[in-house]
Amino acid sequence: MTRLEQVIRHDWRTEEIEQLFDLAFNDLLYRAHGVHRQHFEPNSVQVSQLLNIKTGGCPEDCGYCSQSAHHQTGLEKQKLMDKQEILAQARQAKEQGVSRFCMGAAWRSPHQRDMAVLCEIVAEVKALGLETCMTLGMLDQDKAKQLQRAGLDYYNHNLDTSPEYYSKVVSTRDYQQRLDTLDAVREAGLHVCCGGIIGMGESRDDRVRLLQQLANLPVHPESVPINMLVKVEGTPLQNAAPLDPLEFVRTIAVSRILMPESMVRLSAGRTEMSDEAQALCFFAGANSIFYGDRLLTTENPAMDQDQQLFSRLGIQPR
Ligand code: SAM
Ligand code: DTB
Ligand code: SF4
Repeated sequence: MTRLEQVIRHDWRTEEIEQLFDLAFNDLLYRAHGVHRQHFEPNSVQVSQLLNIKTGGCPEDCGYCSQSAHHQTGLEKQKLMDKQEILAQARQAKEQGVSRFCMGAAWRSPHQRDMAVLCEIVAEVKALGLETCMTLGMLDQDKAKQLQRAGLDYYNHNLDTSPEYYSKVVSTRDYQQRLDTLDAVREAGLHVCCGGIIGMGESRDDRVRLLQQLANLPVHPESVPINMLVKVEGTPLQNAAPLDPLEFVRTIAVSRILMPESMVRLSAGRTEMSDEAQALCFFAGANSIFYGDRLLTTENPAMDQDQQLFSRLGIQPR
């Protein structure tokens, strides 16, 4: 057996993942950091920028989301953004040293009538010298292939939580539909970006089961975003119980151990996180973030604040 076959596993058992979560904090972080160093340059963090290209009015009822038409969040709806406006934002991101541009749309799935312009957007953003990522909701293989041919590098589609907890958070689609889209994206030859949200009132068991689902996919997602819930007023999760930041760090560490070659992204929720908690996440194996003062609809730390943090930690953004 080669070294790689030994470390890249797709058969993680629930008990094994529970045991990782149960380790003493120092033991867990030591182990995760060791795995991280074997596979990555430890002082380098990839930075992506997000742009919401279609805002609000989404027919899905995801309990965490500001953009669902089922919740009164006061968000103003906007139709698909003009291509030139998207390109202007992408150019600005490129100038600021961002390597990947991620475009999100509040859709259940894109309509065929929008595919032509979406493909143009992908091609033109890519031509600026940026990696491209989109998150548009469910895709079938045909649509995934259209985007891949246009030059899309990554597709984001999160499992969000465990199969058991999923129906507590979303009722308008099921877990299997998420898995089907992930299959279609993988089959089309796109890189997969897939992770979840922590702090939605789920149990440790649910976090274990989410990471198990991700790690036991036939191929690990190249990018694994771990989001801390951003509590949006007007959503069913606005009053979710606060989560211990150290439990979030543990979730990052276990993700790193289970998926040694994936980029683990410290995603939403950094505005409410201390610098020290973020530093622990980087030690535990997070090696990518979103740059820029806005995620899709909610706040993110300002870029100069992140640059200061990186400089204090000796981290190079790339
Ligand atoms: N509509 C598409 C979909 O659901 O796949 C794409 C956009 S959706 C906003 C992308 C992801 O953002 C969600 O899957 C979820 O993981 C994350 N997200 C949305 N609202 C969030 C919040 N309030 N806190 C943390 N993560 C959130
Ligand atoms: C992901 O997992 N997190 C990003 C990206 N993928 C698309 C989105 C976070 C959104 C946070 C809530 C908002 O800004 O609306
Ligand atoms: Fe719609 Fe995506 Fe928000 Fe769910 S997470 S309501 S699918 S925009």
